[in-house]
Amino acid sequence: MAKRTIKAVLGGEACFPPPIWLMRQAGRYLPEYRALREQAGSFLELCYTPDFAVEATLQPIRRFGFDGAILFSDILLVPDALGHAVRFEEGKGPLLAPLAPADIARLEAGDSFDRRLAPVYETVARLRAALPGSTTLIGFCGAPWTVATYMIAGQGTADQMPARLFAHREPQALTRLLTLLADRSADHLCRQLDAGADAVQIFESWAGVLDQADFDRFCLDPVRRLVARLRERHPQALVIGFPKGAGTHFGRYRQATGVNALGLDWTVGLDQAAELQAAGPVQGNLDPLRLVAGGRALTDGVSRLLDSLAGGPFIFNLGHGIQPETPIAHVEAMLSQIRGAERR
Ligand code: 1CP
Repeated sequence: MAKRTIKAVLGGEACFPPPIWLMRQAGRYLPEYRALREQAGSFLELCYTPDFAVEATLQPIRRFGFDGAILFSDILLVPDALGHAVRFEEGKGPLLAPLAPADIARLEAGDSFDRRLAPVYETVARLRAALPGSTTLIGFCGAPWTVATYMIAGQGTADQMPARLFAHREPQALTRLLTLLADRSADHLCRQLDAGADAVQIFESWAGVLDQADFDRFCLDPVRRLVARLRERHPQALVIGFPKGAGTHFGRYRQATGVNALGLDWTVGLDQAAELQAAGPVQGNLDPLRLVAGGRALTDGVSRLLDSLAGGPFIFNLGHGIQPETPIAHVEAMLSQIRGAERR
């Protein structure tokens, strides 16, 4: 059996017990993160200051020994660096100026992108030097559509209505914006790989709000463009696509975009997950609320996932980010169950 690394699984190998990391594993459920956040003053300061971002990335690795370390950053650094400023207010999430079609030309003409993001690449390089070789360093970006939803609404929303309306009313402006985001996001991922990231994940948190025609046009096409541009410079790049809520489109998503592995949200059934795994690695997909609840809810969910998927190329993860109210003892219990699992 191969050594239990995420990199090996992304290359198509099966590892048992499966390697594990958690989306949002650095964050508010950790007291040491809350203390660091207070010290930094603002969330963006955390992201743009390598000393802080390195520390936030390493905190969950020190505590739990996860097999993957995800760069501490945010998907909204891309619009921020493009010149569409982002603020994070305590308890409110991200705030941006709602984007109008006329703003796009200014963003295309901006030249601050590389300079603004330079500290992120320094963080990646320092992390690669600090981490053991067996810990996979995961870089990331938001998928163009998901990033655009926040730029258009100017904030997080329950169903991305402003962006969906924009898609119907201004499809050409949206396509132009998505093209810009695809190209700059590919550059951003290339620079993370140059700096030492072992793999990258594309977060498409809002894949589930579009009809099929718009899913193809506004999710699939820009991600295909992004991955193609990334592979021009990094042909062997290991890429995880996480199109949350893509339902019956997951298989097509992998084929159309060329990502190596699929991140599955918790609504994907285990039969469908096993079918998807027959075509390549999968990652996921424990309901994050099972980890909040603990007890039987947690142990049953973990057992079912191991029984269904751990015989093939599988990375254990949640089906979305860890909730801030998650008890640390539940994370520890989950890790013991996975690491102590016997092959069936
Ligand atoms: O301290 C705080 O209060 C800030 C909370 C926080 C954190 C810890 C935000 C604000 N972002 C992050 C870090 C983050 N975000 C990471 C770091 C690495 C890790 O996983 O440990 C990553 C990968 C992200 C990705 C991200 N940011 C996504 C995609 C994944 C997802 O959760 O769907 C999205 C949509 C964002 C935007 C964002 N940033 C922060 C918030 C609260 C949000 C969501 C806003 C909303 O939809 O309401």
